[in-house]
Amino acid sequence: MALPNKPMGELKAVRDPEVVEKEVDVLVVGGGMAACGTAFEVKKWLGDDQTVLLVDKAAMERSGAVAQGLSAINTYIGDNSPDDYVRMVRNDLMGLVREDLIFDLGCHVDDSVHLFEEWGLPVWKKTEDGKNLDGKKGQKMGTLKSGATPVRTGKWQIMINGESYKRIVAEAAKLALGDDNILERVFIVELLLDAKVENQIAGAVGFSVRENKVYIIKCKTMMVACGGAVNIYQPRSVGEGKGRAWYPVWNAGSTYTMCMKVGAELTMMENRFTPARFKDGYGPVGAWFLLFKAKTLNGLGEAFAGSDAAKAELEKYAPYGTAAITPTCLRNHLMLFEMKEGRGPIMMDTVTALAELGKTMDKKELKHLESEAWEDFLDMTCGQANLWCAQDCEPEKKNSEIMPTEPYLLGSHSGCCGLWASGPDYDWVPDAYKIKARNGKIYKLMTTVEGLFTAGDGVGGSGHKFSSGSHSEGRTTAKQMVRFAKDFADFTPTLAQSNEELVDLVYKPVRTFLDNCEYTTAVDINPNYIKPEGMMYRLMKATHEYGAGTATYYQTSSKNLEVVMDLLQTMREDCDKMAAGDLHELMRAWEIYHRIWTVEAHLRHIQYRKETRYPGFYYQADHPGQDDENWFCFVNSKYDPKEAKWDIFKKEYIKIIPD
Ligand code: SFD
Ligand code: AMP
Repeated sequence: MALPNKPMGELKAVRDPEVVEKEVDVLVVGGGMAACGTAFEVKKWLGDDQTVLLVDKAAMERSGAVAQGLSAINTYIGDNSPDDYVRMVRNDLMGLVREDLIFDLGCHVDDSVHLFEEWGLPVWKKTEDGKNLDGKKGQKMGTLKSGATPVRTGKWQIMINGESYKRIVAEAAKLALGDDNILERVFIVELLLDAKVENQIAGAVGFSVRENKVYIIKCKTMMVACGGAVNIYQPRSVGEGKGRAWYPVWNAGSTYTMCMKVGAELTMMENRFTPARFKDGYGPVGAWFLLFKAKTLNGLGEAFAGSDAAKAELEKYAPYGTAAITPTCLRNHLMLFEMKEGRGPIMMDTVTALAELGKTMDKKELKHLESEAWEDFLDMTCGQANLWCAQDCEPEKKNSEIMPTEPYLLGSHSGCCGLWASGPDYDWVPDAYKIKARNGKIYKLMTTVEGLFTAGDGVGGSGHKFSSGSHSEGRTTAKQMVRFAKDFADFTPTLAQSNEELVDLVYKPVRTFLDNCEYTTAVDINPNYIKPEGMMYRLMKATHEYGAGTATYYQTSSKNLEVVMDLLQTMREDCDKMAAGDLHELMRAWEIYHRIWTVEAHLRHIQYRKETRYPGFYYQADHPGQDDENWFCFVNSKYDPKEAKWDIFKKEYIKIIPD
């Protein structure tokens, strides 16, 4: 159940919180698109004697990446084939992806989209004479499931009126799961391994951000889907605007950190997503490129993407660069190329695009087109619409600047970092892609820790799932977790730590604060502690300058990586001295802790891969260009929780779908 909003300011943290213990068969950590998929599905498979609990740090109606809504569903297979879907993802991610997971997702994802529509999400439809019908009008054409034609922006994307997308999906999830099986406003801090069975997940510990309570939850199996990592790099926005980022600010790398800390293998953490966005408001570009057919211009007014120089640049990255659709990182690379040559800024030519489309429209249709341009932002990035208002920008009269943002880590959008997860148990799936549990069985989407599953942004090597694919993966894990819990019905989770030890861990920043806060008059400045805000600035400065942030046009080098690793190591040690005076600050403390671990994994992978696989996302100056001979493979890493040591290694890439 969601607790009401705070009546007056933040709740002060106390030294000794109440302890709430729970034990369930299936635990779902996160309440975003993937977790909503799990919540919707899980009870259908759960036995009468089995139990489930979902824990979200926020309120499911508006938590995670879809909080503000979306204006498109970017993965809908429709008349396309899952094979082609694999080819598209593979090309966009420069060749190295888990084709088994992507193909499998391609076979299931549409069912989630059909459900969204059934639950009330308005999907745009095409009329027989090729016109677009949005909102309620679209419903006249019937549903997608009954064969109606969606309005495709690109080959894979369909348009929706999606301001309330998350509310719709969460409502169905909550209804299916039942309020009693949901804990909102509870931040999970760490996962817990079983004390008796080696490498088996046994529970999680977290705290309420609304009450002084620590939750200790035991389980047989668990899914962690806490999204990607945002605010690990200095954002371009400053001052008040700093709270604004492209991906959801609340996703702090909890998925990667919590899972890696219990020894789950990570894959492709060197990959990042640096989206090109409307400058300062982070407005999306997909609808402008694909639906409105807009072009980008350099500072000289040239459509640089089609120039000979651009073609020559793309040829260096063949076959990806020369494919019909230029990969996302290379589209950035071309923009950066222009900017570095002094031909910035890069402008989205909204004026010409709308004028061209308007040629075949009457006045009313033209007005509607203009309102669609606004709605694209209002549906998912309303801050961009505000910015247009503030800047007196009418897109039909004035072009807008676009710019690559700060880097984000995620596995469901146009990036592919995450956890190494088991492929499905089909004969065409290579053994190397299957993870066997101790009973010899394969559980799709299980990580290398037994009973620990992930989905959405958590699954590595399989980007371009987006909102629909994340939901679909969540549904898959629901079935697999129930199967796991049934197969291991006689397993009883046992925790190695006492309740007291767990409370000491979670509330350490509170106690550090209470022990020392009276030493100084300014509560944020103290020789005995650092506040999470200060730690955030330290982290952002370090990654920004040395870790291929925007400060250096996304470039780093071996020496810079050494420096940043050293800084991160000190930060990790200093986290011991973090202090939190209220529950919100306690959450901030744990978020920054999760961010530091996640970004360290990211930079360790970049350090290990001696090539630049994703130009436009990052550049390793000592190893420019791609080196297929040595690096056409995954990079995986594993943190050993017992030894407190990292291992990083190559993992074979296996091509399944021919070109
Ligand atoms: O325009 C803890 N996405 C788009 N997908 C589309 O299909 N179409 C689009 O139009 C998309 N675009 C887009 C998208 C995202 C954003 C932010 C923008 C624009 C501005 C991508 C999808 O949204 C994304 O793929 C999915 O949402 C990923 O799902 P999932 O479940 O992996 O992550 P989540 O939804 O963010 O949920 C995370 C949940 O975890 C909770 N959480 N709970 C407990 N303890 C902790 N420690 C926790 N840490 C986090 C969160 O509260 C949340 O519930 S466009 O760019 O292309
Ligand atoms: P974005 O708004 O950038 O998140 O993109 C939304 C969708 O459109 C994603 O599926 C992108 O891969 C795709 N997309 C965005 N820009 C382009 C482009 N210039 N060419 C092809 N696909 C694009």
